[in-house]
Amino acid sequence: MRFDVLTLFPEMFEAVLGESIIGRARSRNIIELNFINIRDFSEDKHRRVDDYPYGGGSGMVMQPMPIYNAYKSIIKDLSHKPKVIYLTPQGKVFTQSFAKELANEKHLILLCGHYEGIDERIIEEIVDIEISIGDFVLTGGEIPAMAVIDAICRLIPGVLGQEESFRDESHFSGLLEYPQYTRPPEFLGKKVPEVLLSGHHANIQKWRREQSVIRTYMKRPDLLEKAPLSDEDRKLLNNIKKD
Ligand code: 4FL
Repeated sequence: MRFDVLTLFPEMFEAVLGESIIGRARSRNIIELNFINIRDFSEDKHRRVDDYPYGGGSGMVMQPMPIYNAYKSIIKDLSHKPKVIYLTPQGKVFTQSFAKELANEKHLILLCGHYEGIDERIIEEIVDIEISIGDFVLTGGEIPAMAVIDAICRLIPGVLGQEESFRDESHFSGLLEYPQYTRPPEFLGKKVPEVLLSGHHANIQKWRREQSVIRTYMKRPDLLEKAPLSDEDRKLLNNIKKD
């Protein structure tokens, strides 16, 4: 899968997505990431990419032409038309199921805004999908773009190792993670739950499932509505609600 990112800060991306699991997937050619500096496509002798807003007001607005030129340079020799995503608080909120949908694409272009925003005409002309990573405002779309790329890439076959990808599968879908422990068996007087030391695989599975269900109920009850629950899970929840 290929991603092209249009940004005024390409160095931010290499620092984050050149490392660790995503860095390894890139060097193994499972994913291709390109970071394109919008400033390189300015037609101004001072390389300007922003200007004052028509109608007045504070802040600056990113001009449409440098973004359009950068976009054209990506698609000029392509036979397909990659979807263009604009990261904005006005977009559809990003979720795991949204990530799964986008993981089916072969090529995405991500556009990161700065200043007070970008000229509306570029959104009308080239943007297919507007995505928000949550109801808060950042200084730019770079961190949201990295979050979206990371969430999509870990779903692509071969990016995670056998173990990591297996752990994530179906069994606990839509629920929060169960608690994890490692050595030592006692830390600051707190013991690891007995069942995890028992070696009894079926009991461990049952305990973990219960912990996931209980945690989701306590911390994120909104997620329970969509999570696939068994009769056993529902019984457990009814017992909790009683006391
Ligand atoms: C984008 C915030 C996506 C949340 C400022 C510029 C943003 C954002 N999700 N804040 N873009």
